Amino acid sequence: MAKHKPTLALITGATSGIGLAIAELLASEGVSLVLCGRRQDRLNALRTKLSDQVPVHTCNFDVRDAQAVQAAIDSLPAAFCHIDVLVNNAGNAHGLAPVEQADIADWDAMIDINVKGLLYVSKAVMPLMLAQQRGHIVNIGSIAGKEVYPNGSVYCASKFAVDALTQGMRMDLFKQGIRVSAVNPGLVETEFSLVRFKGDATRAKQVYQGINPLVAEDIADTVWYVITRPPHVNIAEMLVLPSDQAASTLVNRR
Ligand code: NDP
Ligand code: 8X3
Repeated sequence: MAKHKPTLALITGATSGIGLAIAELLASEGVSLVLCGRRQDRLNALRTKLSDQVPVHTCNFDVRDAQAVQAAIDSLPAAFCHIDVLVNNAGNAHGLAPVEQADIADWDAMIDINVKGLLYVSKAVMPLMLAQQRGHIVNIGSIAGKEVYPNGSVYCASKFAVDALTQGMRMDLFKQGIRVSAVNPGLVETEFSLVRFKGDATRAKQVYQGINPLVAEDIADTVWYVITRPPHVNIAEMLVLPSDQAASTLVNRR
């Protein structure tokens, strides 16, 4: 069966972790890239590195800012408008605390970035896909969107929302040639825990202590599988865990 070969992908959260690994893998496979994030120095370095392999355009916006998102998509150079893959990856957990003690600013960040940000980017990119009656949206969800764990209620709620949005977007878009998929990772060692624990590297390291966690490249590999299926195949969702993890809170530490 002939594989599908994507030509141009837009990746949010490309400056770190899973998004960065997806960018590097897609560049190595010859897929042109629109790379998004807020850290301009990292975007610049990435463009310099990957431009040897494929055309790269970078966009600096906060996914919480709907106007900035729309302006960035509206000002894409013509050569970067035919987006056939959107990876909605930007997101993080902020804090890990019982609901009665958690910080409202952390709640706002998670809902605004993980849920509303994903919607804003999709809203701006969908017209480009609809115009060509072709496209693939891959939402990076989480095991946290499948199982709630203590102290993670709002992060889990944001990822449950991503799960619901993936299903709803698929229902609304499938007749128009747009596939919608979710890739739901378990524990992946990235900057994720450093962000969650507000720069506390010791606490972040403890999350992965004694286990062999996933690395960002494992998820990039999964996304590549999802977006290269033949046009009649849509992988609705994939849950990808480290072998040392059986459920959100069931981890085999040695
Ligand atoms: P990282 O912290 O390494 O990367 C997060 C990325 O998101 C960065 O590139 C960051 O870029 C971007 N980002 C964060 N906030 C914003 C914002 N407001 N506007 C624009 N971009 C933003 O974490 P991961 O790579 O691990 O996380 C990527 C995705 O994977 C997230 O959706 C996360 O929930 C999900 N995930 C992660 C798991 C893990 O264990 N690591 C497991 C399951 C899912 P910048 O700061 O430059 O804007
Ligand atoms: C990230 C995985 O278990 O830390 O979504 O929430 S977990």
